[in-house]
Amino acid sequence: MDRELVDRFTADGFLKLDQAVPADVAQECARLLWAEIPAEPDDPATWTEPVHWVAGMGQEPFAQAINTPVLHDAFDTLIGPGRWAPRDSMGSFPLRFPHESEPNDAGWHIEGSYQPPGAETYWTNVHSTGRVLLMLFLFTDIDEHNAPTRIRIGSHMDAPAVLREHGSRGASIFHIGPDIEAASAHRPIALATGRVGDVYLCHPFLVHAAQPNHGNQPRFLGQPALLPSETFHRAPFSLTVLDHTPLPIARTIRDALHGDLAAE
Ligand SMILES: O=C(O)CCC(=O)C(=O)O
Repeated sequence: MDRELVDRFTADGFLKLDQAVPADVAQECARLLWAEIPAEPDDPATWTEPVHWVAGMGQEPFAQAINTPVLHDAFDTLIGPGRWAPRDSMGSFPLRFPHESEPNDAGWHIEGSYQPPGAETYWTNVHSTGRVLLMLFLFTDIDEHNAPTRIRIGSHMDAPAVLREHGSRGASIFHIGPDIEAASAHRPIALATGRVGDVYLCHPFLVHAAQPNHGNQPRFLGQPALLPSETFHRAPFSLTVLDHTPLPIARTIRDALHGDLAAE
């Protein structure tokens, strides 16, 4: 992957890969998603909800979409060979429709990635246990009107200091949500627009939010996690293991903490 893209990822917390998925494969994925919901592509009268959520699709086009050579190359570059787990399904999918009511799931947040025993919500920690990337797969063309995901540019540098306070145990996304939202409120905003088949690769600590669809076309997005391989599951970006040449995501977490790495 070219150096300029890696530098952009390091600075902004995300990068966009144009046509990382062949358009015909992405369109086939969209067709399969339509079959999951009580709405029809050619009949706006059936678009009766602002959002339909679809979970885990394991059909062949989804396996193809998440395993293209350009994506595997990017995973190796950003996370490191052998540190991420290939996947053959892709969930979840927020499908947003033009609608007069506002969706109730459009707040700023980072993703959680694991559930400690007994916890009912998802948690995360400064090592990003259980997650190495957030990915946004565009399964329709998305312009500024039809609900592009909002991204706080550079906000991956704001979460580590908040998370470090909670050590390796981490904290529930709901517990740390207000602090992370406040810590990143000064960041400029980018919109995840693009064409069907484009993919955004996002740092696991990138602060982002959905928004209502004010366009006239449905917006289909896949937002799967990339998981660490089994060996690295607990602490894919460990701060305590001495790693003299940390790869981009580990490096940004260390830089965000200004070298103060104690987090146990
Ligand atoms: O629908 C979107 O644009 C993003 C949704 C999202 O960020 C989420 O639910 O975690």
